[in-house]
Amino acid sequence: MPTTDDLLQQHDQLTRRYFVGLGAAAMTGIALSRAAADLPPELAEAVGKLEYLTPDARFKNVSRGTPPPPTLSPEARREAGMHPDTWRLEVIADPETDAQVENPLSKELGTALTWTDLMRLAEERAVCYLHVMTCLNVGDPCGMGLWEGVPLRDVIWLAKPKANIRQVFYNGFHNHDPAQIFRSSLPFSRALEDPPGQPPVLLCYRLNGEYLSPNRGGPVRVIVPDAYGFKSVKWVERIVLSNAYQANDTYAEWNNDIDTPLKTHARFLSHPETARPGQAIPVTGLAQVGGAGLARVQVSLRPKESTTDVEWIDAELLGPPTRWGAEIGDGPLPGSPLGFDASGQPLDWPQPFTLAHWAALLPPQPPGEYELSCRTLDAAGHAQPMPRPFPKSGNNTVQVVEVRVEG
Ligand SMILES: Nc1nc2c(c(=O)[nH]1)N[C@H]1C(S)=C(S)[C@@H](COP(=O)(O)O)O[C@H]1N2
Ligand SMILES: [Mo]
Repeated sequence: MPTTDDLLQQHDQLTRRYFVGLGAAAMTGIALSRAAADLPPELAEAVGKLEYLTPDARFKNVSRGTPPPPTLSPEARREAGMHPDTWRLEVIADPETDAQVENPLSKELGTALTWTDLMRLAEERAVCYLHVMTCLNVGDPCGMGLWEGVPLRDVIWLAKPKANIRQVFYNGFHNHDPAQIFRSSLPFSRALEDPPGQPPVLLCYRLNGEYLSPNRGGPVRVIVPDAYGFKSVKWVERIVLSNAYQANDTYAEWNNDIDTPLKTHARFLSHPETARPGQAIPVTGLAQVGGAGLARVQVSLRPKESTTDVEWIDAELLGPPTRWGAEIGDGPLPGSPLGFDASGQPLDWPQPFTLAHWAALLPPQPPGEYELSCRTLDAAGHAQPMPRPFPKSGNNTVQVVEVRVEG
């Protein structure tokens, strides 16, 4: 999980550009903004390190298992196949159904896919794109990444699937203990073909230009671009092609809606906890862009326990960052990502299944206790948390924080 400081660092630069853009009328706000030119020195220093992408080590880490596989010693991880030299991926028919696979990639037969095989495929077939990793049950994203891999279907086709297949089941390494296995699944059709405008499901080996760390699922994890994190299984070691017609996700057993695409929703990144009368109130945040798209972000500031209707004010949606950050730093995104032109410019912004940043300057308030909220409006005009307000299909409750104006 990025700390608040990390997120502030990541967003100060964007914010500063916005507040400077607001011009003279907003000068009070600029003087107040933590991103303004008169920053305290420690913050000014942080402004030099701003990042849009989240470094691998600063992702919120969701790794189950006793012990969690990334905490194993390097030798134990090597033995477990969590190393390029020892990683093997099986693609086999589900023995419990009549699924037919002509060329199973199996450890038993010595035909499992190796890292070398995957890298050879990658020379021709590598794909990368931006994607936000978010846990279905958590409001704040785990992190924002540029993920590179080989389309899952390219490896499935190597196994020569023949007939009677409706589901793709897959799981990661979990201490050879069936009770610990974290499983997910996809309809076979989704693995073979991408819905309009969506990139392929990946067998992913790079994040932000670097090989995946053990915590991020290295050497190889699945990335499902439109889904919450539970579909993106780490340390993937087995793919089972099944004629079952139902999913078998571990997350389904925990009362989650496993068919839900990422929702559109907003979160605060920075806001003052206290302000003075006469001072404008600068706030910044992120918006997760789900399948429903993003039209607007709005904020509201109202006295606590107020009974009047909430008044929403449009925030400013910020454009693409000039510096991507994380392991990429100042350069253009590597690997010719989908959604970018040959010169490295995004074809549109914000991009689906990523983050956008926003900022707003709220007018000065008289002394008192206030509630500050933010929300998104999706491309169809639905205000968060509609049209899907139920948390077990993704946490998108409207975030409310407190601000005190001191007399
Ligand atoms: N093998 C395995 N893969 C896993 C998990 C896990 O516990 N084991 N957690 C999943 C869940 S619920 C989430 S939200 C994401 C988080 O990815 P991250 O740790 O890279 O942030 O990983 C997913 N992949
Ligand atoms: Mo999750």
